[in-house]
Amino acid sequence: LVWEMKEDNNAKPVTVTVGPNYIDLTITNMTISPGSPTQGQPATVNLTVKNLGNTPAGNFMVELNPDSLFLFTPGPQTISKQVNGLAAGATTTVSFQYTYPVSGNVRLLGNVDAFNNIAESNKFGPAENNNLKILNVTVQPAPIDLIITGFTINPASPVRGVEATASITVKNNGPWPANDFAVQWLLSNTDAFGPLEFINGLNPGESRTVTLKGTYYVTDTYTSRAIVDVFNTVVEPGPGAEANNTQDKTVTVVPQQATVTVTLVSLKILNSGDPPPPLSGPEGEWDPFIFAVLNPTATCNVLSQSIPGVECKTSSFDVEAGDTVSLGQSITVTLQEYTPLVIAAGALEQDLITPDFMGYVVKFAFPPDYLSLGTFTLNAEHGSNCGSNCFQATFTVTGTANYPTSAAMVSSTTLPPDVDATLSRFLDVINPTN
Ligand SMILES: [Ca+2]
Ligand SMILES: [Ca+2]
Ligand SMILES: [Ca+2]
Ligand SMILES: [Ca+2]
Repeated sequence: LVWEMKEDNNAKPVTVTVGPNYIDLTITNMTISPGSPTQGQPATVNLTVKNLGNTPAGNFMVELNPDSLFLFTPGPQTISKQVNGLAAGATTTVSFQYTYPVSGNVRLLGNVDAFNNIAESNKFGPAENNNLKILNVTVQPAPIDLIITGFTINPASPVRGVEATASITVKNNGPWPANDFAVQWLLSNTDAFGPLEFINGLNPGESRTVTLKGTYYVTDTYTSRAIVDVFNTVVEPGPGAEANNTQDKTVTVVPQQATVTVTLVSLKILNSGDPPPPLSGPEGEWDPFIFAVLNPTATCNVLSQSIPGVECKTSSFDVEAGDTVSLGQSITVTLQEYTPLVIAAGALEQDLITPDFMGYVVKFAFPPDYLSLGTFTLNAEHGSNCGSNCFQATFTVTGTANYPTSAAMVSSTTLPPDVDATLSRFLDVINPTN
């Protein structure tokens, strides 16, 4: 085309050559801010759009696909904005806000005139193939931080052989949901394994408490450990966030033990110890009557002797055959582990010259059987004159243990040597005819 301009007072013609009208839209630049965005935090994508043509463009659409490789399933929606015209040679910036839901490498794809509202060309022909722009970006994982906010063990001092419970409270201290992870309790921090439980994800700020059961089998002091995300299935990118996933606690495991009270309720006198009539003097004088329970932490001082490992009580009274003597004496002992309960009692009857030994009773029982002895009567034996016809003693045993009966260790039915020796010593001391 030749367009002629004429002016009346200028005779010289001016000739201007004008090319064809064309529009060519393109994306000259695409950036994302921050350059490596963080999962869960909004990022801004700026597309610089230019009209390379010589003619203004009408309205057209600019489109952004935040994940053109379809890393995410389901993929995010493509987002678009309208540009209300663009002059020849002009540029404009189109901004999109986008928040990536997961981390990883993504490819952004920008597209100008996405709906092809504009027929584009340049002096060489059609210009529809310069409308795309690619930007490869790495999305950083969200700063999830799983932490342990509570770690308690119940009982605080577990009993050997008895199941204990650990309560571990964990929290997602980050701004983005965490996927599945496991919480573990190591009874000792030297253990390779421990009871654990999986948590099916945790929302930002959310806490969850797991209750785990475990049994210590050896009395000792342990460093016990709670661990969150033990298999590291959750990426915790913040500074120190992977290093704050354990919490330790000192645990002292105590032995099984029972507190047992033995009450000597009464005696039934079968033989007073006096010589038979007519030589009989006044009624029998039982002095002392000795009631004992073996107790590793006590010492019995009786008959000018000191007997370690025995707790004892003495009494004295005058009796006739057939009497019932109410005593109501109690001894409470604490017995650990296999230590048996051993009860013994014996009497001396004071004559003018040498005392008569009125025999003794002995009863022993092992844990946990001694907790269910209840009330029972024993017949004294080995009296120096009355044999097994001296007296009967009635006892009641009550007790409580720090372990359930089912957790008690089964032990032998014979006394351990040290206990047997202590009992023998006691019986020797109270029997002067030995
Ligand atoms: Ca174009
Ligand atoms: Ca077009
Ligand atoms: Ca952490
Ligand atoms: Ca982790």
